[in-house]
Amino acid sequence: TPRVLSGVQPTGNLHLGNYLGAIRKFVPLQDSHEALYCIVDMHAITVWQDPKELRNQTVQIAAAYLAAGIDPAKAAIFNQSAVPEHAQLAWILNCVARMGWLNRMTQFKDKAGKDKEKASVGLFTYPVLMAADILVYRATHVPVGDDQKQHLELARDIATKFNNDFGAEDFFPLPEPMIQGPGARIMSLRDGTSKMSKSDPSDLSRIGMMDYADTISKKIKKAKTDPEPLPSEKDGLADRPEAKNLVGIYAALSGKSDEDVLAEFGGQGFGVFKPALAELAVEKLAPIAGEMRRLTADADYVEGILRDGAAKARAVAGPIIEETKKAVGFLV
Ligand code: AQP
Repeated sequence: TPRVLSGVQPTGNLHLGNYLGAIRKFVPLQDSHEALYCIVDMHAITVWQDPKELRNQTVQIAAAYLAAGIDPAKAAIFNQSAVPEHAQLAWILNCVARMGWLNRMTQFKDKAGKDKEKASVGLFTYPVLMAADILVYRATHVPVGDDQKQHLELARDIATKFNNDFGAEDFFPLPEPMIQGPGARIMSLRDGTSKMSKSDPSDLSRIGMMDYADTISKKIKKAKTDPEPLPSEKDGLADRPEAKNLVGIYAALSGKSDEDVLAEFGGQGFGVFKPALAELAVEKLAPIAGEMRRLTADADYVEGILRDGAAKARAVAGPIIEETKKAVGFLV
């Protein structure tokens, strides 16, 4: 059976990019695939997290999954650290992956900042843990945003090397990235050339999944644009990253293509387009935010779902980690 695995870090400021690029895509896959969706708390601590905040944020991401329509009766929803098989496989894969491969990861270079000596070792080896997240379930498909493409390629390289090193061709299937489609790369509202991100210091750069309607409207109104009206053809967006991003967001939220959106709004200025986008965003996001608020207020309920999800995930991962240990030559 095809099996999907994906995760989101509980690091705060969950935004529209995380929703359109990842969480929203998880929902239909729970019907066509065996689905495992985790909250990757072990990834989160590769940079400092306040322990109390980490707990709250973990509940918040679980609430976002549920509010978006992930059904715990269909998909396993759990926090990564509750399934120790992730860490066990990560160690083995740390011994398979090569330093040179990790040295080429652009996300480490971005996140480590100027003084790489001060970055945690975990931040460097983060992509190996991500490979373990996927391979510990022999997941075949991984829905993620465009920024995770390089890490997915690395996971495939690690799986290939493991299979070669231990002489078992199909031991780990090579996971297929699912990146295509609208919303794979949502850009900052303040700069159409950098991606919408949790860690951007400007809150105006992102639409938060818990933002109230008036905040969403304000952020869209203040979004950076150019003075030209929207073009009627997609070619006309080529050198207009901010306009392209807003059209893309409208398309992703409405389920239309960029072409359809331009057919409707081509020739109109942002004075017309922005209020229409704000109305659409509020219509689509307010119910999710409301449900997230209701669920985060009932942390016991959410934590119960995470515990059940972890038990389901362990039932899948347990036998695979046993086989892996045997393949490596560990006494089990
Ligand atoms: N701007 C984006 N557009 C589309 N998809 C995105 N994702 C993130 N940003 C965008 C996707 O969301 C999923 C969860 O991301 P994550 O929490 O694991 O970590 P991240 O990629 O580090 O998220 P951020 O928001 O970009 O945080 P910072 O500021 O720390 O860099 C992933 O599938 C990701 O692709």
